[in-house]
This record gives sequence, structure tokens and C-alpha cells, in this order.
Amino acid sequence: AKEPVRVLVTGASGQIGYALVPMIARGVMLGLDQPVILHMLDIPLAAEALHGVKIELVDAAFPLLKGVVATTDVVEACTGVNIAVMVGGFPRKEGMERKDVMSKNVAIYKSQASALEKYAAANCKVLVVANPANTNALILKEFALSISEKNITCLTRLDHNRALGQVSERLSVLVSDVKNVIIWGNHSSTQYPDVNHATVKTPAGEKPVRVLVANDEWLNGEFITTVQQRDVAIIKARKLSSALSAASSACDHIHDWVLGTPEGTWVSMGVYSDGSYNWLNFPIEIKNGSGGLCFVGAQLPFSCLFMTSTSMSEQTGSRLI
Ligand code: NAX
Repeated sequence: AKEPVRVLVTGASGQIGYALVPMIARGVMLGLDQPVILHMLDIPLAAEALHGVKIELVDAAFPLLKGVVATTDVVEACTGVNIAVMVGGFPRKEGMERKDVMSKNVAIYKSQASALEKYAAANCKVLVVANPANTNALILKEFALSISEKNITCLTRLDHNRALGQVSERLSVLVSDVKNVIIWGNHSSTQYPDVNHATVKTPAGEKPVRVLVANDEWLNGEFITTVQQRDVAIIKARKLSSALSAASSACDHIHDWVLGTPEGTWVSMGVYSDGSYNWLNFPIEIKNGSGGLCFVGAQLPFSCLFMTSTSMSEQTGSRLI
């Protein structure tokens, strides 16, 4: 049997955390044969709620769940973790300026970064979900210098999945038959969802999305704004921001990072880009097992990113051009 993998979720008693921890415990993130030990961190104000989540995890009797650490102590939370999903953060409240939120998040991410650096397992993979995800990832990198920047990513898979969902709805095809959309830019409403290389599997082979949709006006207009502003639509309908889709996309992100993407398929991840941009989204294809570099978007006419993911403890990669 495999050794359990320790997965940290910060902000675990929040909306996304509550949706995410059962998915991890069920094997959605790391596979149905991978035992896990969940580490859940939240702030003292949420300690009781966090305890409640732990009770529910016990009650759900997940066969793969080999242990639960529920704590408000950042060192205890980070000790020995192989994967860290950073969901906790200070939300922007009415009347707050962006810079006020920023300074709160700097303090939070500074302390969590140093705890991860000191106490996490070697080669711990970090996914930042909390917004502003790109900036929080950068703060984390600045304060955890010994963690390779290749092991620090942020979530844009939700935007990627939303784009897949839009194409699937428009064409009335299975979402699992749509692939290779790309989300460019920052994880914000200025992101650019791109279907120029996206395809749909049909009985007659793979067809370009642009050909099948045959409506550039929709693809260049409503499609893009729908993906960019999806959060607004969810908040309007639910009076709460996205949670189950965010949790599911975080699982997809880690799943593909650790286990690889299917041959010929790329996904969007926020990764460190040197130069002046810091975290940006790139299409990334991750090959499992071989240790060889994997090519991202072989037929794409732009510079891309190489990355490999061979096992939990081994990850190399380098940026190309
Ligand atoms: P909630 O407010 O429901 O939960 C946040 C949790 O974090 C709370 O339980 C809170 O007590 C905890 N927390 C606050 N400070 C903490 C600290 N210092 N250490 C540990 N825990 C702490 O928010 P939720 O809806 O779960 O969203 C979480 C974050 O995800 C937000 O920043 C949100 O903006 C971001 N999102 C990012 C997305 C993405 O695609 N990157 C999409 C979904 C989501 O909006």
C-alpha cells in the first residue's frame, strides 16, 4: 500500500475549504489508491467551525483518510506536508482599499511561507487559491526562498474549466470532449480566455472549436466576458462566491501537476515567469513518470513553458524563452 500523502488546506473551515476537504479525502485530488492525511489550518476565530469540519470528516468514514490534523497553529499545520493548498486569506471587505487587503495578506503569507519553508516536506508543492492569487503566490515565494519557484503555483484552472464549460454548453457536446483552451494573463477580470487552439472530439476526429462554433462574434465577445465575469454571476445567484467549482478545480490542478495531463492535453496554471510579470497563466502539459521534459503546446506559435512532474518528491523544469 502507498504511504499517505499529507495535504494542507488553509482556510479549511471556509466555503471552499468545506467543499475541498471531502474531495481530497475521497481521492479526487491524488487518486483512488492514494491514502491521505489532511492538515487543516484556520484562525482562532474559526477554531470551533474547524473542529466541526473534523467531526464531519470522521463521520464520513473515508477509507483513504488516514488522519486529520485540525489546528490554528501554523507550524503544526505545515509540518511534513507534501502538498499545500492555500485557501485562507483576508477577504476584501466593503470600504477597504486594495492596498489594505494586500498588507493583511502580506502578513499572513509571510508567516505561512516561513512555516512551509522550515517544516514542510522537501519538494512540497504549493497551490495558492486565495485572492489576489498571483500576488499571494509572489509573496509566498519572497518569504520562502528555499522553496523552488517551480513548486509554487496559483489557481487559474477554474477559469480554464469555465471556458471548457462554455464551449460544451454552446455546442451541446460533452465537456470531457473539449480540450486545450488557454487562459492568458493575470487571474482577474483582465484574463484572456483563448479558444484558438481548442478542439472537440467528434466521431470524425478532433475539430477546432472555432470551426464548430462558426460564430466569431460569440467567441470574441460573449464567450470571453462570460468567463471573465463568471464570479459576478455566481455571487448574484448564490449571494456567495464560487466554492464547489473552485474546490473541484483546485483538485484538478494538483491532480494534473502530480499525475500528469493526458497526452496532447494542456491545462492552465499560474506559474512563476521571470522578467517583469511574476505569476502568469500558461498552458502546461505535464508528463508523468518519464522524467523527460514535456512540451507545452507543440503547435502553438508562442513561447511556452516546460515543466515535468515525475513524482511527489522529484520535480524539475525550466522556462523556455
Ligand atoms: P471564506 O471566507 O469562506 O473562507 C476563508 C477562510 O480562510 C475562513 O475560514 C477564514 O477564517 C480563513 N482564514 C483567514 N485568514 C487565515 C489565516 N491567516 N490562516 C488560515 N486561515 C485563514 O472564503 P472562500 O469563499 O473559501 O474563498 C477563499 C479564497 O479563495 C478567497 O480569497 C477567494 O477570493 C479565493 N478564490 C479564488 C479563486 C481562484 O480561482 N483563484 C476562485 C474562488 C475564490 O473566490
